[in-house]
Amino acid sequence: MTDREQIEKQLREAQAQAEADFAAADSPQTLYEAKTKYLGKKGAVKAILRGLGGLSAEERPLIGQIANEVADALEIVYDARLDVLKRSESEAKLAQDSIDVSFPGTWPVRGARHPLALMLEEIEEFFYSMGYDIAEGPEIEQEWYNFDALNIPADHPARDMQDTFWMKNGGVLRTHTSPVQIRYMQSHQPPLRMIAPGRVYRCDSDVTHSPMFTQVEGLVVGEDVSFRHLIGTLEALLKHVFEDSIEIRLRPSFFPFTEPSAEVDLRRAGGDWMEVLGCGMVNPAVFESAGYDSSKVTGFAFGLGIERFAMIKYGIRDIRLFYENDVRFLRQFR
Ligand code: 2U9
Repeated sequence: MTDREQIEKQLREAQAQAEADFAAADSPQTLYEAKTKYLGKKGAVKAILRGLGGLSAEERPLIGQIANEVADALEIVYDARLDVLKRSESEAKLAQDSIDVSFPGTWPVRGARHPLALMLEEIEEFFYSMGYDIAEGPEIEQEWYNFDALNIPADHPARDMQDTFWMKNGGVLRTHTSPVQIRYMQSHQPPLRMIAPGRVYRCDSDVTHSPMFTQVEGLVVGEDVSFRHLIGTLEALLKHVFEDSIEIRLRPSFFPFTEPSAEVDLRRAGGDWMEVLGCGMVNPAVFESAGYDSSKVTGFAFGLGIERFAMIKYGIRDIRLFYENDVRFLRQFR
């Protein structure tokens, strides 16, 4: 055997051995180690080529070409094997991390809107869509805004300690949102239409009364605002919040801030009459305290408690349920 045949035989044997090692590698890491063993700088192929010294100038390029063929062929086998190992590696990982899609899931806990928030939103949406402004004001008020400006006389029982929470400094927790309308008139000129939603406070507590509750009051002022406008507005409101099929009736009443005044009842088919709100034409004395000329404008006003509305709409018998945050109660308003 010539030297050339000898070297060629060594190269082919190294190739066969390398291919066997690549096939035996069981991870990309061991495969790479096998590749270095044959094709690296200190690898078997390089070692064989170093033994080229005894060859002639014609034979050397021939051996070089064979060595390159061997290296190229091994490169291809290496790539193919690496592909297989990587795929089985990721398949093994998937098999280990896989989720069981038939396993029952856990539902996220879904919250519910508070019934008072739902009712307030419904009422605000009605008036906002009719072009009313929505105004707010302080819950701690001055006696003048809560009583005097509203034509409530100094000796009126509503001012009593029994009915009103008085502050040591002479302030009051507002007993209605009417002071918001007084402030609104001081900063706006007629014509106007607005509602004042918010918390109010009265010394009163039983199944239908709470020391804190939520009112929506409305005020419309213009040059010829009439009692018929008031009735039409309230009828539309009540049909929007309750059912279209309800009947309503008005009973004469009395409030210091409205004249004439009325209370409004509603009845469902086959049901009883239930009082739902109070209303009237704004007393000229109230316009004068707010700085309006009572000979030039008329207006209507109304007041309602959203707890009362929600109790009637949802059939709730005890007002305290609104404030206890018992989830068994709240969950029903989803
Ligand atoms: C101004 C002028 C007049 C607001 C009105 C009522 C009638 C009324 C009660 C309903 C149930 C209070 O929540 S409740 O207890 N309200 O009956 N409120 S007229 O009249 C006003 C308000 C402001 C400047």
